[in-house]
Amino acid sequence: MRTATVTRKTAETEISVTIDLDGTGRYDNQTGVGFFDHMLDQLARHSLIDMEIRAKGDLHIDDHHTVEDTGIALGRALAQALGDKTGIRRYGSCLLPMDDALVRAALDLSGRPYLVWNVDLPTPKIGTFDTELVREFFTAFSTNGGITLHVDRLHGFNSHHIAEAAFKAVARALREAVETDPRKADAVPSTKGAL
Ligand SMILES: [Mn+2]
Repeated sequence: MRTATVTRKTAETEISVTIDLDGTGRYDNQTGVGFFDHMLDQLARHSLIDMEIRAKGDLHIDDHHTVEDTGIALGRALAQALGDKTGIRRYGSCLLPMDDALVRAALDLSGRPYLVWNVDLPTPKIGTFDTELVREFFTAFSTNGGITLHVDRLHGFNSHHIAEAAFKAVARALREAVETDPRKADAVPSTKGAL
């Protein structure tokens, strides 16, 4: 079973994440940050990774610690669920339109964290959500998941659409990368023999 549960408690947040890579995209995400829950739901729904997330953070300060620490816990859960990565496709990419927004995501489950982020969000807020936290989330997620992740905004002027397209594009790319390759299901996809 490619599943994992990760819990993480600090003075700032208490997070629990449960995922199933071979799920159907079921989600139940409650972080106390409405827009972020909406994005996490997209991530689950379009990656087909089942996801249950609970976060209790210091929202009286702002949403930063909660969003970042959820990214850390989710990244760790992904790495744990992937195990030694036998049989995975490893790479995934997606070009995803959402109305005015067009976002490209390409990723490698390489074990080498690297984020290239070219996603300008034109407004500082989406509702009450600080748009700069989208990048914070993907930094934490790629670092702790061992993911090389490139995300580029090619078009778009509406911050909600651009952010949502970014989450959906990463989700679609993840779906491809974590899937088992039936032509090589018994081997780790690297000439080094390990990832
Ligand atoms: Mn939306």
